[in-house]
Formats: sequence, structure tokens, C-alpha cells
Amino acid sequence: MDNRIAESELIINSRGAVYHLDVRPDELAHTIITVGDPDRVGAVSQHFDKIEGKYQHREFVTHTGYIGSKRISVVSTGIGTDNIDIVLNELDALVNIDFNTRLVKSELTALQIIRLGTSGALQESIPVDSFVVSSHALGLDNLMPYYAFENTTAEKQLLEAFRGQVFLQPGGANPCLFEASAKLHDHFMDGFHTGITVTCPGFYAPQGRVLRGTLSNPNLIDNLTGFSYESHRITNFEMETSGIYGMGRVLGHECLSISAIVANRIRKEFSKDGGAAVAALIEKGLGIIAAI
Ligand code: R1P
Ligand code: URA
Repeated sequence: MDNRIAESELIINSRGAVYHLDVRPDELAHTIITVGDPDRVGAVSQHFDKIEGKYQHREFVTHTGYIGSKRISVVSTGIGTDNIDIVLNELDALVNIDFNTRLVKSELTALQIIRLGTSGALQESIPVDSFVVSSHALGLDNLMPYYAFENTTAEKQLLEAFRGQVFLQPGGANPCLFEASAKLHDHFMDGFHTGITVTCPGFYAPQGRVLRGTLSNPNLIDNLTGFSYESHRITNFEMETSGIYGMGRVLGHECLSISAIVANRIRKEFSKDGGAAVAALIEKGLGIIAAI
């Protein structure tokens, strides 16, 4: 049987780099920070002791460098889980597929992938400018139903409780749920609120915001805020985490998502200086990541 991955499936450019990211296998570290905003890549890498390389194609900017002896790549994903499908598959290909033979390697590498993003809080007690670490991702986007994956019993129970408590409009989302990497999560306890992060397929109606037009599910926010199962509650929502946790499950990588809270949807507040909140999260996050 020919297991060689065809040119149409894994696209390698003339530089020997993967199609969307324009990064070569030797240019990627095994500890990776993903950010939504391409401009945030430089805001992270300015803290590196040494920058080894900078790469860019479309909205995908990558800087690889070192903090002390720790090699780190920071990669921008743009917005949404459709982009996460691209980024996570290409990051995985860079370490787990031999670009010369186009065969999956016999020894697989598990990357550490940490999303560092912004988010909206769904609990009154989680103020703007505070930090959240996502113990679980609950996907209301439509990426993960395209992949086959296994859930743990605990994940199935939590998802079942969510389906029972939260009304989703007919024909809408097919929710999925994944736990964070416990190994990574353990490092991010001090100074973080922790809870379930809901990943939405948009910023406005899918997050209960309406400027003009009418919501099909006007109780969505109240339903998410009120959800509780054992000690679990929904802390926040954003637009990438379930894709990262889900693809991490499918491909065997350790994934975590940390967020600076820029909006509190219950108090109806937005951060006066979201940039400062993100800068503080970058400093705190890098301090932890460099020591892992
Ligand atoms: C929406 O404004 C964007 O901000 C959040 C959401 O997930 C979405 O990508 O994250 P980033 O600040 O990392 O982009
Ligand atoms: N990012 C989101 O996706 N939602 C918010 O409310 C804030 C940041």
C-alpha cells in the first residue's frame, strides 16, 4: 500500500515550507504560542532573548526564538476555528510528516500548544483585565464534527449536562467538548480564573451580540452563564479554543488556552486598555511557559 501523502493533500512550497504557514520543519519549535492577531506575534517575540527567524504568509506570522535555552515559536492564527483547522494541521505536519518521503513518521512528536488570546467573560465575578485558563473547551462552531475523535467518560457527562441545560436553536450548533491538557493546566493556576470556555462561530449573534438585526436565540448568554454541573461553570467565550483542544485530541498534542478578559458581558463592560491586559498576560504567560 502506498502511504505517501499526495502533493494535493500536503502542499510544500519551493522553499520546502508548508503551504499556509510558509514555515519549514527546522524553523518550528516544539513549544508553540498561538495568538489571533498577527501584530501580537511581535508583542510576544520582543520578550525573546534571541530571535532565530521570522516567517509570514497571509495572516499567518511566525517568529521562532529562545527565552534562555527554551525554544519557542509564536504563530498567529487569525480569527476562528476554520483557521485553526489549517494551523493545527500544518503545525502537526511540520513535526510528524517527513517532507522528503511524504510519509507519516514512525515516532510522533507531541507539541505543546498554548493559545494566548482575548475573550469575553460570562460571569459577573470575572472582571475585565483578569485572566482565564480554559479547563475545558465547548465548541459551538462546526469544525470538530468533520473529524473522528474519542471523548472521555467525564467529557461525555459534562457535554450531556450542557445539552440538557442550554437551548441551542434547531439546525444550529452540534456541540463538542474537550478537556485541556492536564499537564499544562497545572502550571496555570495562580492568578487565573478557571472554567469552561465556549468557542463560538462568530463575534456578534453567535455570542449574543446584536447591533442591528434580531437574534434567533436571545437567551443564549443567560443560558451559558447559568449552566452548572458539579463544580463546572462556563467562564468565558471566544472563537478558537475548541478547535485547538479538539485538533490536539485528534493529532496527539498538549493544548491549553489562556485569555485576557477584555469584555464582561454580564456587567456590559469593555476594558479601558485591552492592550495593557494582553501585554500583562504575555508577560505572565511567558514567565510560566519558559519554566515548563
Ligand atoms: C475576536 O475579537 C477575536 O478575539 C479573540 C477571539 O477568539 C477572536 O479571535 O481572540 P484573539 O484576541 O486571540 O484573536
Ligand atoms: N473575543 C471574543 O471572541 N469575544 C469577546 O467578547 C471578546 C473578545
